Amino acid sequence: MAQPTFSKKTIVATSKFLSLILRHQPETIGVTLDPEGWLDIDTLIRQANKHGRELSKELIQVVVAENDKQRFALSSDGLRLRANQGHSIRSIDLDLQAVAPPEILFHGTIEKFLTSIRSRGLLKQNRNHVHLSADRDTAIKVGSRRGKPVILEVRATEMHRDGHDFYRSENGVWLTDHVPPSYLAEVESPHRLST
Ligand code: HQG
Repeated sequence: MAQPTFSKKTIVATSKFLSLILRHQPETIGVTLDPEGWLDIDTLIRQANKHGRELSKELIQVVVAENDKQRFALSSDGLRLRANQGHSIRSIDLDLQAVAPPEILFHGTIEKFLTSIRSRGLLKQNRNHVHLSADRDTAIKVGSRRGKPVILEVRATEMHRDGHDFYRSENGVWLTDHVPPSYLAEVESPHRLST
């Protein structure tokens, strides 16, 4: 039997829906995640369908495989799904191992947050970690979601030497708890990238 094909629109909408359920509000469809953020796929499909959202194993597989940032991971037995990072549910612990970061990591933000960032450092806000990237271009894209991006450099090795833990999610996002202002440097604002 031929594999069903899905439109780009369906894939993007499903990715956003899965982000909502697997990172922020599983209660929307009456499910709960396990402590490491996993959800049984049959339960996910049943509950999504019950709440008027079309979802199937085939569609989930396509979304997982084609996601631009590899936001989702299937468990090794293929029965469960979770988001690789970005959670706001405080009780979720992805059980990542702390690892040594590269010398410098990047964070993309916008001008209007700078006064607060200069005095308080980078805060995780609603999410469970501060999100950083190993490359500048990713930080530019992240900042561009909100306006003209401003790029901050984080002296990560120095932070790590001073006892701060760093984690790297399955999809390559660097995570930490808080970046105090003393480890931050503002890089000249790059031109806005089209996304
Ligand atoms: C800012 C997306 C004022 C921070 C992206 C950011 C990323 C402060 C916002 C991922 C602050 C939080 C995460 C302070 C930090 N005062 N503002 N002291 N400290 N901020 O969305 O890093 O597409 O939670 O600069 O691509 O923007 O969802 O974090 O602007 O990887 O997979 O507070 O989300 O990935 O915003 O983005 P967010 P983020 P996905």
